[in-house]
Amino acid sequence: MARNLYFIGTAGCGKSTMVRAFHEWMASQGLDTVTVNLDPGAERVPYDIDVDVRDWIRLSDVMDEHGLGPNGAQVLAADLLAMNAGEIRDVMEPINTNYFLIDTPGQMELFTFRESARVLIDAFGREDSALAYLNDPALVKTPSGLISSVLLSATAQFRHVLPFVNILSKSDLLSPEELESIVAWSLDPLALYEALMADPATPKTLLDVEFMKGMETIGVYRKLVPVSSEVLSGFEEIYNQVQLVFEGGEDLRPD
Ligand SMILES: Nc1nc2c(ncn2[C@@H]2O[C@H](COP(=O)(O)OP(=O)(O)OP(=O)(O)O)[C@@H](O)[C@H]2O)c(=O)[nH]1
Ligand SMILES: [Mg+2]
Repeated sequence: MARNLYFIGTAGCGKSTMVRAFHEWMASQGLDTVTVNLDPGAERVPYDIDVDVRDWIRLSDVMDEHGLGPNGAQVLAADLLAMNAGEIRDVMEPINTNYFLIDTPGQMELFTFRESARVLIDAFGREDSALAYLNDPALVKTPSGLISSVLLSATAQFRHVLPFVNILSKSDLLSPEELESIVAWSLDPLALYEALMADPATPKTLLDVEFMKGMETIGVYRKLVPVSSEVLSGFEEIYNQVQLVFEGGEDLRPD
């Protein structure tokens, strides 16, 4: 049974590049994956697309036919895609693979707030789905930025109610010290709180210990797993976490 792994995160956080890199890494381990592009507006995609929603809906056509700008057209295109969900599923269903690596549209709010995303997830099989949430290193390298990123990922979790792997994207762009701090903050809310208080740029009135405790209690506060699609690092741990979500940790690799 193929599993669906949705790559989500803010614009430019590295989703498409990670689909390519994870596909390559899985292949190097003897595991087959199938790439799916869900972005009707994608112009250049850095991997060979196996299933492409642009075969059904193209953003440029929607803009022309309905006289819309790019954002209005994305919203309409998402709804049109939902109407084609069954047909797309019929293309995916017979494919025999370990994971579908599903690349979502650049603008995270399209896939987080529109009902159409729920329709697609249901059509492709909700019980076999998980989210790979990519945190942008430019955002999470400050304590307040990391909190914002946790809140964004919490929104995605609440909307989709799916298991979740928390990824620190483009980790090669961070210094070893930055990387160490960020991972430490993601493991220990108290360490994050202390860093937040020590940061002169943080407005201290808005956030307090209770707020951070709340994030921990509701289960949205997770360890960040650093990954670099550039130097292909971190994929072993991502694979282990994904397998934990899907099969309780079973290794699919051939001996
Ligand atoms: N250094 C470095 N750059 C990366 C990495 N992953 C992605 N990038 C770069 O980040 C930029 C955005 O990457 P994409 O994969 O297009 O990001 P995306 O989230 O798919 O972007 P949209 O779909 O447009 O929102 C590109 O210039 C990539 O080359 C990485 O691991 N390391
Ligand atoms: Mg992309």
